[in-house]
Amino acid sequence: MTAVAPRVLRTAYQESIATYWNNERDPVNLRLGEVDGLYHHHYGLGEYDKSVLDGPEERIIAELHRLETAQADVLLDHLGPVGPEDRLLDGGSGRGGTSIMATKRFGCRMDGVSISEKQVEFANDQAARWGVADRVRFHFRNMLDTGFETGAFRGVWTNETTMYVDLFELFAEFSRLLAHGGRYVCITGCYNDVTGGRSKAVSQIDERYTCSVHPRSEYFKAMQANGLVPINVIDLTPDTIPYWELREQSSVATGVEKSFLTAYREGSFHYLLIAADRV
Ligand code: GPP
Ligand code: MG
Repeated sequence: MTAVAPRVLRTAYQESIATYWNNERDPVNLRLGEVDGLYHHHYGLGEYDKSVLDGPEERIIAELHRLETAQADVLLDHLGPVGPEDRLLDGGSGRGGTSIMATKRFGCRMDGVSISEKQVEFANDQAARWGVADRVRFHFRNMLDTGFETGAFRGVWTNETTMYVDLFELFAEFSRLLAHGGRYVCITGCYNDVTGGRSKAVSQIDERYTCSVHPRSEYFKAMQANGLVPINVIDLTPDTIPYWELREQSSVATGVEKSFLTAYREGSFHYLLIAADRV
């Protein structure tokens, strides 16, 4: 049983984000999802097969999708051992791709939360299509205040969603939800404290998604303040650049590709994985 969910959208900002994601129907996400029925809202990892550039457009779409699925696999690899009795939480679960992969891989119980009612509905439909609706549920809830029981989760992750929230508030909630020894995995884009403040390219990314990319240091301060101790920190930047190079050459490019490539290449921005244990 879960407690009665608190009000989901608490600020005008959150309402504007929910509206954005309720209306989002971008081919860069839908056409890739149609490849195999796993719909992602994150970017890709790994080298791409150069021969796709000589083939029909469908090959590029399938290759971008393969790299996004590979990214989700890397995230799941860092959760540590997860069994069928364990429960996991996806904070900002989008159209459900990573959660469905986790359920299929671990056989675990899975909850996803999103402030977009349309995404929640879409993700629950996908869970039914995949035949895993008995184990994975998507909820219209706010990851800052989920209403789930304290200590109920073996693992929690966020896959490119932390740039919408205050990290201290978020990690306080995750710390509450995780059992002792539970694992939090974060994949995110963050700006580089070493090069200084928010670069122009990072500001363009913020503008594109109405988000606010955090500095790298903020993640560690907010974890430290909330009993989350990093065990793995991986700079995925070199592994995500090929994805953006391929995406830039595709018919589903949205225009944000140049900002990501500039930010990564100039070193003002990193693509980071952080895995941390709840102590
Ligand atoms: C979601 O992916 C992207 C974000 C929430 C933007 C912030 C991420 C950073 C790493 C800064 P998406 O798949 O919906 O984006 P797109 O439509 O561009 O593919
Ligand atoms: Mg996408």
